[in-house]
Amino acid sequence: MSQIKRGAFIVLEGCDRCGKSTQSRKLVEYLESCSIPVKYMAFPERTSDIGQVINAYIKNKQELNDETIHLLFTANRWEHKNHILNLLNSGTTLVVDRYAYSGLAYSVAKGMSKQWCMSPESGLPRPDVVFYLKTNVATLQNRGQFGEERYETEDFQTKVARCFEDIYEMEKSYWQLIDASQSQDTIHDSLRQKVLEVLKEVENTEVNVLDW
Ligand code: T5A
Ligand code: NA
Repeated sequence: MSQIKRGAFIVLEGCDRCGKSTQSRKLVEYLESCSIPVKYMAFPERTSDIGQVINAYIKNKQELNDETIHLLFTANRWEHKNHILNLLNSGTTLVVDRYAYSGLAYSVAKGMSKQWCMSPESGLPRPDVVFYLKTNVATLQNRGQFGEERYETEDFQTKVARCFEDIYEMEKSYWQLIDASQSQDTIHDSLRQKVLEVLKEVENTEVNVLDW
């Protein structure tokens, strides 16, 4: 009996404006051009009921306390858990723009307890690889539209960057560091290569679980 090879669960992470969306789009186009089944997803997923509340909060149109918005971001991932697993197990590779790591980094950057923030993320599907697009905050500030959304200030992004460093140390085994100050094409070339390796590696494995 022939078995469907599962897709890879690929996540891009980093501070605001580090180039996640640009690189996700390029990666999806590339995989499509190789006839590899692939789907782009982004968190927050802003179309669900929960996603719409998150969107209003990010755009400074709604106030919520820190615990509430943290749990809504997490719930937004949980409400897509089965969809993610079904796609992966039916052979579709997912390129996902932010995930639980953003949930942790942005909340801890506000001064919340790391342990408290990690707990509700535990049990979600764990990515096969996280590409951490890292560069200094000054570089990010000079990119388009920086400063329009809630978290886009130099001071806050500096704290977020520190949290991502901490998460990188913790999750190193499946994180790959990418210098996000390079040109878009250079970053894309390096992601392409790494993704083809990951696709091969995960073929006959089960999807991992985030064990926070
Ligand atoms: N959040 C998110 C939480 O607090 N908790 C959570 O659990 C989650 C999931 C919205 C906010 O929500 C927070 C984090 C965020 O503050 P979002 O929807 O991902 O998250 O945010 P967006 O505003 O859509 O995206 P970003 O601001 O993060 O931007 P990207 O996707 O990283 O960057 P991108 O690709 O749009 O590029 C930005 C600009 O830079 C240029 C691009 O052309 C563009 O103008 N650029 C480059 N310039 C030079 N060199 C390069 N290599 C470049 N790459 C891109
Ligand atoms: Na984005």
